Amino acid sequence: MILETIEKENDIKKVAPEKWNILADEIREFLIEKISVTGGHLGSNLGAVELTMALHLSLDLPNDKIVWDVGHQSYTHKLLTGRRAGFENLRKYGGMSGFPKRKESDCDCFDTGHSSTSISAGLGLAKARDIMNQDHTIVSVIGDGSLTGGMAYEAMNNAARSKSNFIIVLNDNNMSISENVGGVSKYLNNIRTADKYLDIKEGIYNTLKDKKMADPIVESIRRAKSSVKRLVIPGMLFEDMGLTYLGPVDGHNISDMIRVFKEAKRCKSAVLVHVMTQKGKGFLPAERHPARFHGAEPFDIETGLPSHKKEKSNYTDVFSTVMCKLGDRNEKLVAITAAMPDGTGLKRFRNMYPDRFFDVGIAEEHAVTFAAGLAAGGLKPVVAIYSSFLQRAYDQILHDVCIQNLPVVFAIDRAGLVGSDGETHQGIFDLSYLSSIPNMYIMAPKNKWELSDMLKFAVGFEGPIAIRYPRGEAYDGLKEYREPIRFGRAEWLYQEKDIVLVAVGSMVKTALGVRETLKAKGYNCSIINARFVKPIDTEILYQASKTHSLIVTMEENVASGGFGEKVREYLDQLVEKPQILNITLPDDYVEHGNVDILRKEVGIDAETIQNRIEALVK
Ligand SMILES: Cc1ncc(C[n+]2csc(CCOP(=O)(O)OP(=O)(O)O)c2C)c(N)n1
Repeated sequence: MILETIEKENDIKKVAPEKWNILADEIREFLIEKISVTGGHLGSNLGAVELTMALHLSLDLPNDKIVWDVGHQSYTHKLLTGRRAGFENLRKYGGMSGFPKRKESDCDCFDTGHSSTSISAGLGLAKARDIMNQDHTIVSVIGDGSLTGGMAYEAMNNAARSKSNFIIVLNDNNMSISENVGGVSKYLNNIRTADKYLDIKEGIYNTLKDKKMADPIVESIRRAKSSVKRLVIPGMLFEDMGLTYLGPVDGHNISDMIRVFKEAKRCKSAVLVHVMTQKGKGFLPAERHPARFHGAEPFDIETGLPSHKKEKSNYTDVFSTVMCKLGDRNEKLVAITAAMPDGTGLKRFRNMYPDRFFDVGIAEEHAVTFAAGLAAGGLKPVVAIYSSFLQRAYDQILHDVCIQNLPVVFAIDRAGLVGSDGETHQGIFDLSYLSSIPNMYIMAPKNKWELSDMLKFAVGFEGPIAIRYPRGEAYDGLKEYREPIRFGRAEWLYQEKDIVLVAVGSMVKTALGVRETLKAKGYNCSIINARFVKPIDTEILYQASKTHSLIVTMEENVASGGFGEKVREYLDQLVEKPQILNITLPDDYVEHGNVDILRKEVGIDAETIQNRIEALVK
């Protein structure tokens, strides 16, 4: 195995060029085998094997720097920088992260997880290098999907002014998680299929027969600032922006890429190298189903099928079904996703109502302001975005939706701990960032039926409103508790005395477990399902304060700005105050790992909660 001879960065340079393809095969085999067990981002990594090898062969790490956009495609980079053993525990608690982490290796120069940040970060690193009189190479690797995010253009706009070398590698596989969308994607696709420049170049060589004579002509066409150039040279969009464009180059041909990277390193400007790759390359199921193998669950290598049975229906499925039903009843209902038609469950809505569905690319800010426009125009938009990705659209929510009090529904999936994707993806801030915004209201369902009821309520609501629900299996207990949703009203699930648990969304199920243990130990214990995080139901809290000496709030969100803080603020005003305990996530980022382990680790599991309660009431 050649792969086993690679113990650290730059060891790849000892591999003879004729063995490069064998090494690429070994890397693919290794990734398929490991990810089939742990799960992970398979397709993007299989597509970037040769590209990563070519970069490592062209650069000197860790002196030179590679910034990986999103970072989900960095597995080969991890393999080539001494982290082979880490794949045993990839994305597990305490194990290796699925994304670049500076604390994991000095070959990871910048942490990522959310898309379209790499060019800005790379440009910053390049400027720092220049100011500190250093001379290493900085490369930002960005996918065509991530190039649909606005930040990438803000960065290129600034990179165009660069008078020193800065390399952007566009890893173009013609796919985001699903099909890529929009004008730039179409433009890239034209380059992919046209090969105009190469044809013309061939033509000039063939006509003049003499390469020495032909070269200056080809070069002057390249340099020409004329419309002729536009006709013959691909990548003019980038050249017109002020970047030097090189390519397109075959992203599975290592020697070709090394040649182009050498040329790119000579430029005294920002240069974009356009590399064409195939997502999932070398594993047929991933080539055929790139969306399914983008972020794969453990699977059977022979068949490509998931090795675990699908969980019972999850919240995304419920959202998906109810959206389709509501779409039928309400012709004004429109749905928006930012590059996640599968992940958010909106694919079915797209299939049923293609004219009322919008995939805007990885453009959360645009998605929200676009929804505000749709609402101002008289429609009823539902924007479905994961909790952590919606963080980027804070100003759009505030400035474009909430100041004008526009009726936009925010369906916030993956709220709470998400598990193996780690810090960048945990949805643990949405209650805080949303509840600080006037006119915004927030709900969280206790079970799958309540999600359905809340979505119907939200679609009928005359202002901005959000529903946040977690990843994974939808809770199907408490079916009998199905009082209609009333604005700002919570519900009693058990009404006793002494201790009351006031739980938000996913924490209701945990509260049932806590109550059961407390009851077995002889305590009285009530449960309130909060339903609304904003506004809080002060009436029910007042009532509870009269009959309970301890109020315990429970939420899967950080403390600051969360539900517990609001409840405490209210109770503090009362003359007769009960004791209050806020169960929240700590003021910290939560790493990757199995959600049950993480819950214990951060202290929101039933056992920890009940111990804390007992310590207070004893
Ligand atoms: C802000 C943000 N929104 C959504 C995502 C989810 N996401 C992860 S990768 C990806 C697609 C990236 O496509 P591309 O850049 O082309 O990389 P590929 O996987 O095709 O190599 C998306 C939408 C994200 N990471 N960040």
